[in-house]
Amino acid sequence: FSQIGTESAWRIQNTKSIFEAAKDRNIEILYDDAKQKQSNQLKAIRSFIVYQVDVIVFVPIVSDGWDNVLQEAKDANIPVIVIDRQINADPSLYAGFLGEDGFEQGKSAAKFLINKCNNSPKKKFNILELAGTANSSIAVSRAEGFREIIEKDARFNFIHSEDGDFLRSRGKEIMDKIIAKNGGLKIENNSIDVIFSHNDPMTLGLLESLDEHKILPKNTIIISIDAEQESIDALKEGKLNCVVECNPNLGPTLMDLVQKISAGETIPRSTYMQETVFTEDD
Ligand code: GYE
Repeated sequence: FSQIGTESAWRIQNTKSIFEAAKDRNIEILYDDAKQKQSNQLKAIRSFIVYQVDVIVFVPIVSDGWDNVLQEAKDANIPVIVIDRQINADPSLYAGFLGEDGFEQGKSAAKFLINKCNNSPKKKFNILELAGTANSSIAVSRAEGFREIIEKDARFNFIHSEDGDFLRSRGKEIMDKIIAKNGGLKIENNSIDVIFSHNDPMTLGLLESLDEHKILPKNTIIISIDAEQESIDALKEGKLNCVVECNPNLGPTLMDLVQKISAGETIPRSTYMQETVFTEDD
């Protein structure tokens, strides 16, 4: 199992869920933490091939650049399951995908926003977007799902979008910079009416920055994705308006797939997790 790192509570729970499910079924895991580097993942997967493991599972940090190593696994007759994030590669090179639907998550965020704005006297809304890791399928699909709905509505305008790499430190840094440059929660005299953040750590970093600058974002709608505890607590305290759930508990379903593959069965091309949306109205 090649994991990308420990960048979020989501990621830590994801790893935990996989280890617990494996233990329940007496499945042994050879583990590598890639510390946010694709090159480390490639090395780890190659070492799993040398060890002749039964199944390789990995979370692709970015979408591209996997063809060669997947071909090597295929040549060694080791099936590969891609989890959490998707890849751009010939589907015959891996057995299947298990994860979450980022496109739906982006759409859910946008639907909440439209509903909320329908009850507002305001006619124009400027959006700040904190985006996840560039070239990761999950950041791309969340951005696309959100835009699919928002771009049909002339009330909305993106005033700034920045790559925060899914990190809390980056969320804080981006907000600190905006405040320093523009003297508040605005961009060149345009109010920031909506913040759409691709994950909770970036959102929490941003809230930390606002807090330090004693800015109360009362008139800004803030939407996040993941639903880690700290962010649900912030939602309860009225600091956020909506948190779209992203389910990290892939372990049990993953082990079902691993056991099927080991028994020589084929698995579905894609398996998606069940997810919900938590809002200020709940
Ligand atoms: O939203 C974020 C994490 O790929 C779904 O990566 C995952 C994302 C998750 O670090 O918090």
